[in-house]
Amino acid sequence: MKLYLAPGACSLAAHIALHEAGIDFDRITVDLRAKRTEDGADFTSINPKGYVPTLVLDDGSTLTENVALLDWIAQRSGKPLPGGELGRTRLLEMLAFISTEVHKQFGRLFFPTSDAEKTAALDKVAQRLQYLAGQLKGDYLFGNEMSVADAYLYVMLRWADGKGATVPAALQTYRQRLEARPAVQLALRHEGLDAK
Ligand SMILES: N[C@@H](CCC(=O)N[C@@H](CS)C(=O)NCC(=O)O)C(=O)O
Repeated sequence: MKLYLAPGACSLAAHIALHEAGIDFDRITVDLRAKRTEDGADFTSINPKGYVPTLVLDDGSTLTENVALLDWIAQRSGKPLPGGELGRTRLLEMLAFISTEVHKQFGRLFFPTSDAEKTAALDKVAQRLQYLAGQLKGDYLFGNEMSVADAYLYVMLRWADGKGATVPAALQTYRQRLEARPAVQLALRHEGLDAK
């Protein structure tokens, strides 16, 4: 299987989650501006949406969208989901929140059209992170076992820090806890990134 990624982009979540799950995969770096893969292929011929993460399975199926990839990795990991009967639904609820309510705000921070918009987005990110800090059920979002949602939130925390959003103290400690994990360190090393 192949994971198409860009260093430090949201594809870092699937990258971490695959390592955490112990799934073998090849990494292919994409130049998102040029829409070219590191081996010179036209990325839009692999994912017409033109964005990462993209996961191409061994049978040739192509998976896109963070929520779908992370849910697929969670199912393939063989680890039971926390939360009993509602476990998968709760995981999807969390992934959807991170995707649509946190991740999407960063578009306004990476490409702001005005200072007012940037301030509004920073406020919104801070609000959402405050909510998420209150959702920690132990060391991680769903208890003392890390889940794919934590991998996604980890990327949001890196971005929040880079853009100067207020990150609650509980999530700063949580980030350090994640950065102590070998799978996170491996993914960071592969992408040429530093922990805090
Ligand atoms: N809806 C997509 C959005 C993914 C996304 O925003 N990817 C960014 C990197 S974090 C990207 O590849 N942007 C390049 C582009 O849109 O041209 C998902 O959740 O997977």
